[in-house]
Amino acid sequence: MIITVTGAAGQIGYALLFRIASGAMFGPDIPVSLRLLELPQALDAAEGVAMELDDCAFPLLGDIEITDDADVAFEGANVALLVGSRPRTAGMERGDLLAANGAIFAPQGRAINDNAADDVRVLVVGNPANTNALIASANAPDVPSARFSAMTRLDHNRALAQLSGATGAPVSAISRVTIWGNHSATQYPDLSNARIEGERFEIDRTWVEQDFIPTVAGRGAAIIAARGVSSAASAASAAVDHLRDWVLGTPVGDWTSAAIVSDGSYGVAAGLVSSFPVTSDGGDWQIVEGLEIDEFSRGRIDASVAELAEERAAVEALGLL
Ligand code: NAX
Repeated sequence: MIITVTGAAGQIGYALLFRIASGAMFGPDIPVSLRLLELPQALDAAEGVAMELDDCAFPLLGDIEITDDADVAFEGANVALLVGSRPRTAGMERGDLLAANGAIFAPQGRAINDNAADDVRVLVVGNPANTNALIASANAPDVPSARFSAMTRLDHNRALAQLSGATGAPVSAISRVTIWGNHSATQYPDLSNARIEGERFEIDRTWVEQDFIPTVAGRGAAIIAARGVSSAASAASAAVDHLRDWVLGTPVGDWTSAAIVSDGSYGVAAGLVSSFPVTSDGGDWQIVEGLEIDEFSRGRIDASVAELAEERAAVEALGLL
């Protein structure tokens, strides 16, 4: 399996690469070769990470290639984790942020289109993740759009952890939690269908609305406030979970959350990369259909999807789609 990681010398890269190389992503029987894409000024740092990967003597790890050339990095890739992006800096308007990331994700989409393996699966982690995935997919016309996804698994895992903390149920007993919409403060972490030990349970709506939702949606900012830097190990762990479930399949009776290209389900405009409840049987992600959406959920989903539509309009105006 050839796995390309962009932003490999960054903090998520540092937490992610060792998990991949140890077999945590695809299990103990699948050897992995790594392709690390970095900016020219970070190639030395990426080289240092590769030296440490060598020093782990992971039995599954094949060759490691380090490059600043996207065509080289995506050559033959079966899995591409697009982590490197342009973060928002002080005074940056959203339009500037989207333009700066368009300059990264449009060429990377083209490089995936031209070089990746036929079965490539792409996970965009770098923010704004949903719209970056939209840009990459739009620039890869020969790759089915179902192969592009953006990460809301960290939000999903945060929701599991918060519900576990509030109820005392272990995370392993919790199922059917959903993140809808954008990986941003507007996301909607939804417990309407959640189960504990397979059973519906009484849920305090005031806690959901005033505590659970703001805690999950604001967790990234809380981590920055506490650590001084953004979530890294938990983001890497979520990326491992996302790819493992996509390639090996989700557990029977449960689903996970991933941002994928909408087919119009649940009133989410077709073509937007929005988070949904999804399952996989090892092929493409499938949206879980037929869930009842109450008025509160409808409003929250619509608000986050409206933000995605605004982002799409902005990148369309920039000629990035
Ligand atoms: P870092 O700044 O530590 O690392 C980013 C790395 O990407 C740097 O080494 C940089 O040289 C590299 N890079 C930048 N542009 C590149 C390009 N065009 N090609 C290749 N490499 C490039 O950031 P880190 O903490 O690792 O976070 C990476 C991204 O993940 C950020 O956009 C961050 O906002 C996003 N996150 C997304 C999350 C999610 O749930 N979807 C959660 C965690 C994180 O906030």
